[in-house]
Amino acid sequence: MTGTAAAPRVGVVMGSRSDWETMTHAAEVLEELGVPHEVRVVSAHRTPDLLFRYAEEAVGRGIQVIIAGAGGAAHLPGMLAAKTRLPVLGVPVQSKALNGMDSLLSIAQMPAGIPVGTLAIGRAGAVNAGLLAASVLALADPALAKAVEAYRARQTQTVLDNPDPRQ
Ligand code: RP5
Repeated sequence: MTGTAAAPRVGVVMGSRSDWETMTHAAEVLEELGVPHEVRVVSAHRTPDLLFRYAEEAVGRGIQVIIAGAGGAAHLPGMLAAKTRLPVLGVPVQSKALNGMDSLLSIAQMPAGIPVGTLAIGRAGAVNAGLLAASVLALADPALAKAVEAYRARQTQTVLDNPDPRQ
């Protein structure tokens, strides 16, 4: 677990250590908003048994949302979703060979009945996955709702305070 000593409410998982450069942005958002979370490498192809165990145990461990990032043949988010009722947010990692189009299509094209909430390729997707996870938890957590609203207000103010792109 990272960030805080509290039991993790969000699981940030990824198919490889090489995905961390992207997925760190999801963890950073959760950190900033004070959402207890854990970070794990769980590979659909290299550690399939660990994937099943992670998905099967997540509810019992108090995880409420899973953010899963993977690249290429990105089966991790979909397979996690197949094995848990928790909401799964998928982040397509930008692959070298196909720039993440492979990741995006692998994650987005789920069959009806097993949803994965698919985000944008790369950093934007990871940031937004963190924000979406926080927004879901904020539905039943007034303090977190305030933190999400404050984040949005800061973001708006930053844009308004810097209107001239040459400065
Ligand atoms: C996927 O294969 C991972 O999610 C990663 O994006 C990609 C490449 O993994 P490495 O070969 O860098 O470990 O499973």
